[in-house]
Amino acid sequence: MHREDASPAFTIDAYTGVITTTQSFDREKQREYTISVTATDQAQEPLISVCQITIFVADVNDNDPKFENSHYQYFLREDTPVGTSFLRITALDDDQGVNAAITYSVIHQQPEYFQINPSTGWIYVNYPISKTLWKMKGGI
Ligand SMILES: [Ca+2]
Ligand SMILES: [Ca+2]
Repeated sequence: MHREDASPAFTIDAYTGVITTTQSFDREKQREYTISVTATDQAQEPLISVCQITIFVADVNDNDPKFENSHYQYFLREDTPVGTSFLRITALDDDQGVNAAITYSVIHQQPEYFQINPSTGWIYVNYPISKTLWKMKGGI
């Protein structure tokens, strides 16, 4: 009963059959383990049976979402209509299920010139942009 690499992740008590872990687990490194267990009788000419056990590692939320880029730059025409989506940002999370589901939001701005679609990451114009305001704010 060995993993593919050298050190076994589990041991088994030869008499009780209790399987014990020998290490901590990280789902993002290895999601499942398959081990084979044999049962051998103690006859002079022993007979053997084999069973296979698959262990799935359940996820823990131990990864932050990460943006593909930490900085984006975009030149927007001052007459861009309200409602125009112009830039999509993406963050990825190595976890699984709800631990990896991402919601986007724009941090405080007054007025709210831009909004982001919470599920798609598309940023759109939410408030008319005048040349003056654009100069004042200098971007997102
Ligand atoms: Ca996560
Ligand atoms: Ca995880």
